[in-house]
Amino acid sequence: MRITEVNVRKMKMMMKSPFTTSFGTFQEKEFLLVEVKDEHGNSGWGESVAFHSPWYSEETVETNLHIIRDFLVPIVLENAIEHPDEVNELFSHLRKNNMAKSAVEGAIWDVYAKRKGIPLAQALGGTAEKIEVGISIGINENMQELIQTVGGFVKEGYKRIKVKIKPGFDVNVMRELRQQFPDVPMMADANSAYRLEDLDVLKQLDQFGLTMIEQPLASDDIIDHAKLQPHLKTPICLDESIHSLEDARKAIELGSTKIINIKIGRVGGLTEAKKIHDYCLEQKIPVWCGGMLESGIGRAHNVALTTLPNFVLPGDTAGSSRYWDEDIIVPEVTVQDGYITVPKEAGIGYAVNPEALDRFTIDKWQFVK
Ligand code: OSB
Ligand code: MG
Repeated sequence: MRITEVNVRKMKMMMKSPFTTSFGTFQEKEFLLVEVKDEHGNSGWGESVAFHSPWYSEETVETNLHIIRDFLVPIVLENAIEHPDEVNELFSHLRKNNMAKSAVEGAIWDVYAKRKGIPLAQALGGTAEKIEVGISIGINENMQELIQTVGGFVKEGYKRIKVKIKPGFDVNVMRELRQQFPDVPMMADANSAYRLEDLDVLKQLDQFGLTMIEQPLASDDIIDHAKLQPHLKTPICLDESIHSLEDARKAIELGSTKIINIKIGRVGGLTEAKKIHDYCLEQKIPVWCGGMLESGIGRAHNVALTTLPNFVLPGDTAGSSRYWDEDIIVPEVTVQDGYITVPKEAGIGYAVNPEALDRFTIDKWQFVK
């Protein structure tokens, strides 16, 4: 396969409602899309999950644009690619910048599956026909509103509720939610807001029977998480700390994590995500697919990855309508009784809506061989 053309778009979409984490609030989503075309005119799509500002990771929309344009595009235009697993290798002499790499690699996975005439899920080795989904709910200091929001999503059928927490918005909130929803699988995501000194607060969360606590300590830590876990009944799940198979191996060996949140962008693409999945399966560490408030394109990639067998816990890939008044794909991703049905069409299995795509595009670049 030859990639003969790469199109990059900078997008801006308004989210239906603001999303708040321990870092801050945002409602406007800026991100990059990558389209690759092969020598037969097939096109494949990928999404960069880097945000406008570096609060979740050091990557941003602008750093991704730089890395994609100046380093990754020349590599994919210059090299014949037989299988998308080769892309990870072709990019391996460039350090980090995982979200940029993943956006390009994802587009190549899509075009590869389309050439083969098979769904992306099948190209990855996935077999599930529908996937279980949960939902991630941002911080809302108005408890009555938060209870209403959670209640609405429970009614819609989401299989587990994740709530963002931060110091001062934790034990009381989880107590209240547990009282209101005694039987709903629930978890908390701290986005690195605590330190080991907060052990007393974190221990108090044990009483609520959470399925896990996600990334309680520093975003680059695996040592203190290993010290913390023996003091908690609640399993720790790492998100921000895991960027590769090697990170996963070290964290598991140390006992820093009992569950891993796999985000395709954070680990540098589908090939690395698959490797982490396979290793965790061997190690009996359950995984689930995290979300980055993606548009339909990134969401479709998440759906495909989640069909692999060790994705045994509901992920954060909710339906398009949870985020957007109008998504850029047709059909949109929909959730029924807490499940997304995996598309059977070739590639990512959702078509890009060209009219919506153009309406949300604020800049674009074309690269040809
Ligand atoms: O920590 O999982 C996270 C959103 C943006 C950045 C980081 C995270 C999240 C979410 C929401 O929790 C996931 C989603 O709904 O896409
Ligand atoms: Mg998280």
